[in-house]
Amino acid sequence: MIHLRSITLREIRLSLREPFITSTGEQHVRRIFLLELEDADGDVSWSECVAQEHPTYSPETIDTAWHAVHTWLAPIVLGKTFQPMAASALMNEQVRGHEMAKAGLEMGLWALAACRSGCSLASLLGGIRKRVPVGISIGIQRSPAALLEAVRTCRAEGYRKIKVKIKPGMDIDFLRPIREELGDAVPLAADANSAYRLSDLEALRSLDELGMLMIEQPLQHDDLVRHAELQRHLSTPICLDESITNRDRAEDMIRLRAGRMVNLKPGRVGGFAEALAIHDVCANNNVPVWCGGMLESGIGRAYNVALASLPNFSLPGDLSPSRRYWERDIVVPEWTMSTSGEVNVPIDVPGIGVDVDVDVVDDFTERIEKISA
Ligand code: OSB
Ligand code: MG
Repeated sequence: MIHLRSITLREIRLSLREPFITSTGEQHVRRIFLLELEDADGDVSWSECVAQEHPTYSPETIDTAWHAVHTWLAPIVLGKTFQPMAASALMNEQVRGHEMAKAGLEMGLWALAACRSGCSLASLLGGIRKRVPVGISIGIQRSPAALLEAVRTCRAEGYRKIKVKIKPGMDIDFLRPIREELGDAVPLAADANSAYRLSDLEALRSLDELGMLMIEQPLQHDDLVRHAELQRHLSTPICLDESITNRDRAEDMIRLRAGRMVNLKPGRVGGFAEALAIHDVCANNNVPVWCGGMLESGIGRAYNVALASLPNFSLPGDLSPSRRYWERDIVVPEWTMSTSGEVNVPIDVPGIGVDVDVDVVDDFTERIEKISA
C-alpha cells in the first residue's frame, strides 16, 4: 500500500545533441516534466510525464499536464492509501483524458511500491527479460544520402531495428536506397506521425515494395476507421502509436483490423495499469507490441525499459541509450547499449534501477512546485 504525502512538480530543459525532425516539426530542446513522489515514511520516487511542448503528437502538452496534475490529479491521490494498480481507476473516475499527466503520476506510484518492497520495477510489472533489443528512431534528414549515412552509423552501433520518420514527398525516395544497401539484413520501419491522408493511397502503396516490418501511424491520431480501410490496401503491417490511448482503442484496432501491431508507450496510455491491459489484449490476439519512446530523459527511459522486459514485447523498442539524446543524462548510471544492440534491464536492482543525479536536475530546473497532503 502507498500513502502519498507530497508531490513535487518540476520542469527541466535538456538540449538534444542533435535536433529531432518529424513530420510535425523540429525539436532542439526538450522541456521535461518530472515528478517526485514522497510517501508517509519518507520514501521517494522520481517519474517523468512524456508530454511535449506543443500539441503536435497528442492534444496534451507539458503545460496542460502540469495544470492537470496540480489542479485535479494531485488532490485525488494525495493523502489516500491505495495500491498502484488502483490509482488509474481512481483518477479516471473524476478526470477524462489527460493520459500523459495521469501516467506521470501513476508510474511513479509503481516505482514507489517497488522501492518499498525491495524489488525492481521490472519484476513488479511481471518482466522476465534481463536484456531487451533496441531499435532507433531516426528523424527526417535533409537528403536520401544523409539518411543513408545516418543508417550506416546506426547499423555499426548495433541497433536491431531502424525506424525512419517520413512524410509525403520524403518517403520512398529516402527509404529505397536503405533497402538497396542493406538488403533484408535489418528490420526496417517508417513512422509518419499522422502526416498522410487516405487520398495519399498511391504513395503509401508504393512503400509495400520495400517489405518493411511496419508503417507506423500513417493517418490521423484519432482515426481507426480510415486506418482499417488503408490496411485493406497495404501488405505492409500498420502499427498504431498515437491512436492507442487505452485498452478499448487496442481492442477496437484489433476488431476493425485497423493495424497489426502496437507501439506501446506507458506514458501515452495513462500508465502501467493500462499498458499491462493493452499488453494482455494484444498477447491474447497474437498482436505484437513493442515499447516506443518520447525522447525521455534517463528517468522516463527506466520505466520504458522495465515495461519492455515483459513477454509480449517481441520487437526491438525505441530505447536508445542516453548518449543518443543528451550530452549529460540526469541518471547514474546512464543508459547504454551493447554492441549487439541490447540494453540491460536492472531487474535485480530495487526501484527504477538508476539513481537520479539531483544536483544536475537542480541545475536544469526551470520551475518547481511542491504540493503536500
Ligand atoms: O512517434 O514514436 C514517435 C519521439 C517523440 C514523439 C513521438 C515519437 C518519437 C520517436 C522517438 O519516434 C523515440 C525515441 O527515441 O524516444
Ligand atoms: Mg510513433
